[in-house]
Amino acid sequence: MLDKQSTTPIYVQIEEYLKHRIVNGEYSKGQAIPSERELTDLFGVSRMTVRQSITNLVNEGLLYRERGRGTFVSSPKVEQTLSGLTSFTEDMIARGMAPSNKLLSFERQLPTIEIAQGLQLTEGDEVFSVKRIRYADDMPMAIERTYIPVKLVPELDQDAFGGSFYVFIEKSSEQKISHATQQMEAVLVKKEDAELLQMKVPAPVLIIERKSYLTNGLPFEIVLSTYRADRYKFVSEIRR
Ligand code: 16G
Repeated sequence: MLDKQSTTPIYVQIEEYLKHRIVNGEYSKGQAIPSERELTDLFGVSRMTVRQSITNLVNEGLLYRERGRGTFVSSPKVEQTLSGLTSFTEDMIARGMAPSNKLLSFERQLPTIEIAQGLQLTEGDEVFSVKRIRYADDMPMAIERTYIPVKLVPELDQDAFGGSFYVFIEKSSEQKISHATQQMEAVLVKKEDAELLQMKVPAPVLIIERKSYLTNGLPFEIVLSTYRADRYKFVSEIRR
């Protein structure tokens, strides 16, 4: 099964073997893969080599370990395209998953200078500050911290965040959502976020900052999202 003459290292060949079985569904989501000992016997290699292959697949997000139980196949990552301006609700429905939210806080407050400038506010203008966890099929995917100018939608209340905020804003502002700017960076998850996202630390997350505008040119939200890097994959089409 392994080609010991090959220039491809043995641990990489074992990774390919396991990956192939995950991709073709032989090892399905949530199922345990053979133990380290079984794989060691199967391939006639050292336990360290097998462990290296498994660790690489865990780091890639294809497998996860549970102490004392074994190693299991992860759910495939949710893919989000970076070409269209869509909402979390739309993204999940498009993937056949059920979106849901948990509202952690909803406050009216004076913004920081960065948020005030970003939302083109003048001194004394307040924002609604909203924190929620977003789920797909009851799995936590992201934490969102959203800032919205109070003067734009003074009637906004918590109920707007039970479902899709984008549906609410288009209805109540009588404007359409037009475009957004977005930046993304990878960081290690903070302890408090790890708890909310049910992640074990240390683990990577993707921080996305989005500023979105209505067709009248006014920014209506700044959103700082923390996505689980093991559940999310961003895909873009690029043209030359
Ligand atoms: C997405 C947006 C977020 C927006 C939310 C609205 C990213 C990085 N962020 O999560 O800016 O507020 O959708 O979703 O994609 P909703 O309409 O389902 O509430």
